[in-house]
Amino acid sequence: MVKHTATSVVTIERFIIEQERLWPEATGELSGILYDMALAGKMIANKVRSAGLADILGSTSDTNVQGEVQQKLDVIANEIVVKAFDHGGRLCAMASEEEPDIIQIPEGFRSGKYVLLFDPLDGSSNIDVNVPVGTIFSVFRKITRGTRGEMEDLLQPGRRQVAAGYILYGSSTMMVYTTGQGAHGFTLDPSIGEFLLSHPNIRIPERARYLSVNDAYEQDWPEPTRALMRRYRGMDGQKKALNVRYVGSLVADFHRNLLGGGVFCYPANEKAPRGKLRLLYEANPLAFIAEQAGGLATDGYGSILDVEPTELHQRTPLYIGSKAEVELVNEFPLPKFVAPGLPERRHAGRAATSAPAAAG
Ligand code: AFP
Repeated sequence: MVKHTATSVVTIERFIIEQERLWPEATGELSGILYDMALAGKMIANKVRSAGLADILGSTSDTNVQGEVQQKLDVIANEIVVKAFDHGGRLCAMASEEEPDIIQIPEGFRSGKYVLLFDPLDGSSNIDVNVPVGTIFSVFRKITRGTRGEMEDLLQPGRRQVAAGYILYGSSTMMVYTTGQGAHGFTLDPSIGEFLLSHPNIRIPERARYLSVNDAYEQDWPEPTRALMRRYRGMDGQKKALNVRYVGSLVADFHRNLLGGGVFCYPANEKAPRGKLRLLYEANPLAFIAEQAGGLATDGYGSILDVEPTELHQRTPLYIGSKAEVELVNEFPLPKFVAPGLPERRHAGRAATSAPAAAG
């Protein structure tokens, strides 16, 4: 990695170019995807910042005073990302949390060698109350032979990601990404419209401070999940209690724990037997960043990055953050899914039947 001093001003563009030079065989296409994502992030940030003013809140079926159909911000964000990528020639397909099916590159445009999966505006139910939201993205190499992207290109285990990241629209706008060479954070300077390197080589603190979990679901958790949460809260006398912080916007919760140390948990529960979060759009990209920052992510059975996806909108339980806190999950025999009768999840790195060591 190229070293930067605390005083050097490094734009995201310069940083991406410097990283690309470390790979003589690089064609620049992945770099192009990262620039395009930074551009899409700036455009979405602009919309998010003016959300309260621009009369763009409300349901997609609402009509504004001009008689035009209003669009929700997550729909707008989805369009921004699709338009930033579908004509660029770098991708052969996309998948979005907002759309049910594979998004093909329009006929007549060059098809590239990567696929992009994204959640255009995660935490969007928080927008109406001015709480931070984020965009999450994940990039894989195309593995099929034809020109167009296929489902198989999108359904790859997270371990094969070539890049992943997020853009957090908070008190400032930040983009954090990895290409497997560490996780790096850039803060948008609105006065010049550039993302500047502000957090090179992020390392998640080993000593965790925070637990992020929605314990309104406690009554629906199985007993081992409750026991794990008691451990995190220091209630079983085995460990110092973590402080609880929960925004309800995954990117915001993850980002705080990445910088401050902590664990975010979204366990399976009786009402959400596979958990709520999406493997491909939320868990995989954040897991890649967590590992690159020295942390971990598991679904309770093995690394998130080893899960072999079977469908685009697959949900997964998620425990992610500081390594030691995530490793604690192994001490509790969490049921794979809360409801019986669901198909087995397959892990590339671990037999689906292997159970974690019982304890707790
Ligand atoms: P929304 O996009 O519907 O706001 O969901 C956000 C989210 O997917 C993720 O960002 C949060 O961590 C999680 O849901 C919060 O879910 P709960 O409200 O069930 O805690």
